[in-house]
Amino acid sequence: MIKSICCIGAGYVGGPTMAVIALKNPHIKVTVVDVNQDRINAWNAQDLDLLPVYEPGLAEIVAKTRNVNLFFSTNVDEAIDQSQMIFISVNTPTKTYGIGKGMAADLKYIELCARQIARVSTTDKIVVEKSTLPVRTASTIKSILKQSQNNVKFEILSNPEFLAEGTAISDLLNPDRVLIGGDYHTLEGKNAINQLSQIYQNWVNKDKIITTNIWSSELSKLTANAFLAQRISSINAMSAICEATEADIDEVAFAIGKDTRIGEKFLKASVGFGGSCFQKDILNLVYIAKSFGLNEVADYWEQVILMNNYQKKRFAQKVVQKMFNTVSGKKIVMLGWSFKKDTNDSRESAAIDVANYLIEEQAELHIYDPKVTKQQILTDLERITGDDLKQLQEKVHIYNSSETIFRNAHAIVILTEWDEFKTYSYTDIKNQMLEPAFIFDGRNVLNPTQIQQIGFQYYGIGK
Ligand code: UPG
Repeated sequence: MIKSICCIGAGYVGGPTMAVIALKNPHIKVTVVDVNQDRINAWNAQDLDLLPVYEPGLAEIVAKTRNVNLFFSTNVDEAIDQSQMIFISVNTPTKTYGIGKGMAADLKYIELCARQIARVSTTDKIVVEKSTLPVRTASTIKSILKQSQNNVKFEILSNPEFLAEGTAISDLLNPDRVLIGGDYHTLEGKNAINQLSQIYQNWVNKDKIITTNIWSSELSKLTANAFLAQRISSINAMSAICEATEADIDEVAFAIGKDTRIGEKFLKASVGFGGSCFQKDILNLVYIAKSFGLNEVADYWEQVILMNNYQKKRFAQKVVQKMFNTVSGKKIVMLGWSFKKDTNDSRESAAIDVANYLIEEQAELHIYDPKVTKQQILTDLERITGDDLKQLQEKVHIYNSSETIFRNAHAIVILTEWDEFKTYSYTDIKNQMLEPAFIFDGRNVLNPTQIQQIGFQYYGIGK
């Protein structure tokens, strides 16, 4: 029976997942390690508002388990050596250099982890891939671990995480399924699968735990994300047709979602999907397909990304076009920066591309997000525009609250579906704005009829 676990990587997946494992397995000591001292300090912060990841319900679990059976540390070597099971949960960004640049997953951190595990381990370990990885990464890890000097045996499992940000804790507590890939033809492999399965069985029903071979597990994760992203690109493609006709995308989505073969979820038309996973995983899938000479397959999946890029651009162009073909010098209020509500994560957020486009059109941006920090917004903008801080500060103003943001604005652009944006008094807001007052609702969160009655020029997605 497993009594000690270590997780390498204290990010959006590692932190919440280990917190829930610790909560549900009080008999297991769980240590989350990371080389980033600031991040570990934040996980150890007395004030739970300072945890590096914001997820509803997370702080409460950390409060219960931290320093009881959940620990955060930078002492990676010690944690590895003292654990029977090691989760690898480091990031695998898209490569920014060399072969596969812009497409392949960068496995640098995974390889470094594997080497470190091989170097410091003195007892047998089960190594679990938690990060999303290209198919057959497990064999790379395996061959590195084989080099271990200390006569230690390693068993490799793939256990992809399907949690979505903003709902991480409820996804972890009530998963649709838990997927464990392993070498089920061997006794050792079976045993490793069983050990991990036992940990989940403390709160997940046994028939929700699926066992596959290791490559099916790795590929299932990429496939799940590709299918999810494809649904959004499909509905967004239809939203463009709706805008050209009298059809309404929310009505179309409702009508098709009633077909049980299609289903209702993940059919919300938007300014475009973001987040750290979809684009990266599809690019990775495209790269894998190409590397096997499957060019048609690669082109098919690439189209999901191209459609998403088109949607972001189409939305920004609409803003300019409806505002009499120029936003130069106009005050535009951007509501929302995170890639979706209830998270402080802005990675690949559609807001970044829309802001970049509007800055190129010389708009004056006034940005507010309930959770993303000013520093993060500036970092995102520096990266995409290539401007330095001083240049940006002339074009962009970032607010801590929305109280004074609307004064003399020409337009409001909604980029994230935060609940609070629905409850604002748009009558008061309109009185503070210049005429004609525009709202571009990139998330269809407002009621178009009500907003138009107040006197706004309203433009949603697919309306
Ligand atoms: N989105 C839409 N319309 C929809 C649903 C989502 O525009 O109908 C957008 C959403 O606003 C966001 C993006 O799609 O920008 C991704 O949303 P979501 O999937 O909820 O968030 P993630 O946290 O990125 O989670 C995805 C998978 C999850 C996986 C994770 C990392 O849903 O299963 O674990 O990526 O791989």
